[in-house]
Amino acid sequence: MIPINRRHFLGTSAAASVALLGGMNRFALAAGANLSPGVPAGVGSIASMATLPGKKPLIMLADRPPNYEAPLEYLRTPITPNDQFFVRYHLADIPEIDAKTYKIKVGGDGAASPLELTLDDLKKFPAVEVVAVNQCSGNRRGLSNPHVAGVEWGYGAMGCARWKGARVKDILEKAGIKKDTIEVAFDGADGPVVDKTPDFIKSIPAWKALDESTLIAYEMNGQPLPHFNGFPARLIVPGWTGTYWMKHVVSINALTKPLGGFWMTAAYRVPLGKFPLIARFVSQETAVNTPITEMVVNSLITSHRDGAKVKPGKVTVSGMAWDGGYGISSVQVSTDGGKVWTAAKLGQDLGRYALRPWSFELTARKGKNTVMVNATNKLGQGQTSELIFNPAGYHNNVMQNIALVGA
Ligand SMILES: Nc1nc2c(c(=O)[nH]1)N[C@H]1C(S)=C(S)[C@@H](COP(=O)(O)O)O[C@H]1N2
Ligand SMILES: [Mo]
Repeated sequence: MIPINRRHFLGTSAAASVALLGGMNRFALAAGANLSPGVPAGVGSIASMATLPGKKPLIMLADRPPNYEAPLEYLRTPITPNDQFFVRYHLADIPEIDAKTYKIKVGGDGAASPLELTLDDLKKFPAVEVVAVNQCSGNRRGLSNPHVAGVEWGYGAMGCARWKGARVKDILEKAGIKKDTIEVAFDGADGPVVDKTPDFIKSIPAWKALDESTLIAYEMNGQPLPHFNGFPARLIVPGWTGTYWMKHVVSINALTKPLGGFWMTAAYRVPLGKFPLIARFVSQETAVNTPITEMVVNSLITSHRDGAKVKPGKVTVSGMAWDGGYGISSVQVSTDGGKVWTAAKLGQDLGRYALRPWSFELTARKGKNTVMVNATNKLGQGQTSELIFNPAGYHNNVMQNIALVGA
């Protein structure tokens, strides 16, 4: 196993835990104002603003395992700073890893020459950079109506960073990947606190693992990864939801048979045929459902919250748009509830997997003004006006319709 020198939250010594908890400041009263409108009423009493080591205050929805979302203000730039990036874990036993002794085991029945990689070995592969959105499958789950079980995320279980690392393809080729490999599985160093909780192991189809942009990243925005975002190395699966982006990767296995286990066969599934998805994970499909794959087209207003007061006159509304990696082609805004749509101005293009900034100038009247936004990608896919309900609350890309109050 990998060596561990310190553990967060479940300290190997009482002193270590106390020190860590002491460093975690909480501002219970401030969280309410930061919650997304529409999340269940009960969330206000659980959530608080809390500061994990190395992070700015985030909205804490749970701390064991740590589930912290970004307040809206943190998503105003196309690159999310590392200390503002959301944190999501399934398991509470999260070791802090020593980069000097860290190793990734590469093998599986689809690998002819299994090997082990140190962090230095990883850095010897050609370094590749990609700007990509990491969005939790359950982002906006809290807005589901009717509400569904799970972490009640608002709008902030997402972020976008410039990731640098080695191609999974190059690693697999070195390990002699065989032609009949159908999936590649990844495990992280974190584990369950009780044995009966299944370990979090995820696979992706071989075709996606071999994509030029699928990386084992050791840098995030030019820095080593923050501990809570997967130090020293994590998987980057551009275009696909966060569940596959394994943090603290300790094993990569090429498989000739589909991976089993709770996190593949029961969790992270969406009904077949309900969403306009192109990327398929055929080896894991059943007659009724499929593992979640790419993100659906989406946008977020980041300049104003619903109900924000504005001065009558010219107001610039701005935000971000993104999709599963086909690229945003336009963002349309309506100020009359969806009858007339006008194109917003698109900002800097950091690549097809990145957040695309947009802005729109409107003339606010006294009283209530509404702003609706709908992004479209290069395939012509847009957002939905009605929630596509599914039991886990995934893929919520309902167009926002916020009110700005002129006063
Ligand atoms: N090791 C490990 N990696 C993980 C997870 C986890 O629980 N353990 N959760 C996944 C999920 S569901 C998401 S949404 C992303 C969140 O990435 P972040 O915490 O860096 O924001 O990590 C993924 N990688
Ligand atoms: Mo997630």
